[in-house]
Amino acid sequence: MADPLPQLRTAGQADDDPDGSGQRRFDELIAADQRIEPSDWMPAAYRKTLVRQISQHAHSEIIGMQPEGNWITRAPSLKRKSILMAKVQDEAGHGLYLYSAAQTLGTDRDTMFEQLITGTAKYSSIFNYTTPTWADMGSIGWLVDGAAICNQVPLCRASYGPYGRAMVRICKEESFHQRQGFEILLELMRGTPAQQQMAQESVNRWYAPALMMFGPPDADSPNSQQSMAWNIKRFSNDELRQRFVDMLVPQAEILGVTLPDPDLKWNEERGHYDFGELDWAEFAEVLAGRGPANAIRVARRRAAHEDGEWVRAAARAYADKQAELASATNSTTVNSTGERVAS
Ligand code: FAQ
Repeated sequence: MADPLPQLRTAGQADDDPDGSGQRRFDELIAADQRIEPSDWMPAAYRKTLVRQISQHAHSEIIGMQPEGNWITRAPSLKRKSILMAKVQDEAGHGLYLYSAAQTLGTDRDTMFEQLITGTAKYSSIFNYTTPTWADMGSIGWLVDGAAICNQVPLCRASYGPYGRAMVRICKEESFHQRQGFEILLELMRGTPAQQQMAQESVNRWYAPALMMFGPPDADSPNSQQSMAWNIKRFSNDELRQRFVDMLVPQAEILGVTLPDPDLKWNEERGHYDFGELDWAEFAEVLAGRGPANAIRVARRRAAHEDGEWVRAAARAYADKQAELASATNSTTVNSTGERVAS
C-alpha cells in the first residue's frame, strides 16, 4: 500500500549541504530552542537518533497494550472493564501518532513493523513483565504510566516538532492512566487484608522495573549527552529517575503501600530521597530478549500482524480501485448535455 504521507526529504548528509548553510540554520534553531520541522535540513545523526527513539517509543506503546489487554476479559466490574478498554485503546493511538512522527523522518511504517515482529527492534523493558493479578492493572497505571509521564512531559519540548506535538496529547492521556492506576490500588488498599496483600505484592514486583524504564545510569547511557545537546532529551536518565522516586514516596504513603527498597530514605543534604542500586544485570537480560515475557510479547504481535493481513489486502484493493476510477475520470470530459465521454 502506498505510504499515506508525502515523500519527505531525507537530507542530512554532508553532500546535501555543500555550503554548510543547512548545518548553520540547524545550529541556530537548536541554540534558540526552536523547533526543527520535517522539511528542514538536519544532520543525518539527528535524524537517525530521532527515528531510533521515536520508533522504540511507538513499539513500546503497541507492545504495552498486551500486559493490560490480558485483563480486559477478566476485569472485576463493567466500570473497570470500560476504563481498561479505553486505556488500552489510548495506547494504540499513542503508537500510531508516534509511527506517524517517525514517518516524517523518511522511515516507512512497514519497515518499523518488520523490525518489531522480527524481534530486532527495542521497546521498553517494562512490557516484558507478566500481569498475574488484577492489582497489576493498578501498578501499571500508577508506576508505569507514572514513570512514562515523568519521562515524557519534558519530551513535549523536544526539538523535533512532530515528536514534541505528539507528546502533548500523549501526556494528557497518560495523566488519566496514572490516576486510574492509583485509584485501583487505593481501592484495594481500603479493602480486605487479601486485597491489601495483592496490591502490596504487585507493587513489590513492578517498583524496580519501573525505575529501570528511565534507562541505564548516566555513566552507561551512550545517547543521553548528544540527545540533550540537540534538545531532544531535556534531562538525563538519572535525573528523571530521581524525580520519579521523589514523587512516588508521598504517593505511596497515601496509598499505604511500602516501596520495596530498604535503602530508600530522605537525604536532607541533597533534598532528595536516596535509593538502592537497581539490578542492571536483570535490565541487560531483558534488553537482550531474555526477560520473563519477551518471547510471548513478540510472538503475540507477530500473530496479530499476520491475522491483520486481510485488512491490508482489502485496503490495497480499495486504493487500487480508487486509483483506477481516478484515472478513468481523468480521461473523460463532460459534454454539453452533462454526460461523461471519452476525451
Ligand atoms: N527499555 O543511551 P540510552 C509507556 C536502550 S511508553 C528498553 O540511555 P536513550 C506508556 C536505549 O534505547 C514507555 N531499552 O538511550 C505506556 C539504547 O539502545 P539503542 C516507553 C532501553 O534513548 C504505559 C540503550 O538502551 N517510553 O510506558 C531502555 O538516550 C502503559 C542505551 O540507553 C519511551 O520510549 C528501556 N527501559 O534513553 C504504554 C520514552 N532504556 O537505541 C502502555 C521515549 C534504555 O542505542 C501501557 N524514550 N534503553 O539500541 C526515551 O526517553 C529514551 O529513549 C530512553 C532511553 C529514556 C528510554
